[in-house]
Amino acid sequence: MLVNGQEYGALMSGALLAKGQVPIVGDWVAVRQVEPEWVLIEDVEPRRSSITRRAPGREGTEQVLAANVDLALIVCGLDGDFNVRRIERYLAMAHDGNVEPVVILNKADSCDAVEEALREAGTVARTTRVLAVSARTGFGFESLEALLPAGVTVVLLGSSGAGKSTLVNRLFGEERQRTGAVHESDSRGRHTTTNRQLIVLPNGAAIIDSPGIRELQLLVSQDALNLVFDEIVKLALTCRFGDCTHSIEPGCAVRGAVPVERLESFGKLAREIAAPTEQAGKHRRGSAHKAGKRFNKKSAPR
Ligand SMILES: Nc1nc2c(ncn2[C@@H]2O[C@H](COP(=O)(O)OP(=O)(O)OP(=O)(O)O)[C@@H](O)[C@H]2O)c(=O)[nH]1
Ligand SMILES: [Mg+2]
Ligand SMILES: [Zn+2]
Repeated sequence: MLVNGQEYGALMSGALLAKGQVPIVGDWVAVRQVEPEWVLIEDVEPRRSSITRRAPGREGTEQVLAANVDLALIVCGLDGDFNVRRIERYLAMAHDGNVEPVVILNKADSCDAVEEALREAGTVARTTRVLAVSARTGFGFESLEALLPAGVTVVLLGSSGAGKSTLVNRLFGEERQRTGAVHESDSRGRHTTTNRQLIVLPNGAAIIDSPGIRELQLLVSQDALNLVFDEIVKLALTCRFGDCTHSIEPGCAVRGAVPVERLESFGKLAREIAAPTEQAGKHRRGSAHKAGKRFNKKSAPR
């Protein structure tokens, strides 16, 4: 880890381990030098913001991806990766963690419908800024760099192959991070970046490159979702019935005023955060089923 500009190996104190307070990228920690090149982490400062998701495969466990970030760049490739439903998920994650989001539509050089994509992303981003850029050509980087003054900490979020590391390299001005080609058929990346790392840009801004997220399971509050879907929340106040489900009720102010996919998405995410074990339950049933099949095979009469 970096201490006053110098690289040190770091160990955690027993007391910290006992408390289960594991520092993650972006954390501020108190350290004590114990060897010429080693420090002992003795304390983790309270986090003022964080990016958190439900850990994949484990029931309800929270996984903090980055701490103390000011800005989350939600990176989406303008290829097969472009998906407004996924952008909604990332927006909820940022709002929930008290982090300001910005949507970055990357690979503008390889897309001939950039304006259309900007408009479509704008319908879900609402008041959140959306920028079209190209990490390959540098298109749009003036606007992007304006968001990253000295002293800010930003985290890059998005699918594998969206171009997060390529963005870091262009901002850094040289090949700092390894990048990897995407599959031609579906634009999916190859999970080239495997760890979360804080990189200090030449101007003093700190940027956290992160591995592409395979499947983003939300661990957010209803309040965070309400911020993402604020226009639906506002319209719903004027539905005739207070408990309107916006499906069949007369006098509904939402249905017809909001694209049906957007309304469905709000409902789906609300159910997902209210019944988080549903997903894990599916997992369990799935594996029990598989085990059953194996068992059946073995014991099946010939
Ligand atoms: N045409 C085009 N290709 C790009 C652009 N940005 C990135 N790419 C390409 O997209 C591929 C994936 O880029 P990466 O930067 O490795 O993607 P990543 O988001 O870091 O992916 P992971 O580390 O796997 O999460 C590489 O082949 C890049 O050259 C861009 O602006 N335009
Ligand atoms: Mg990467
Ligand atoms: Zn309604």
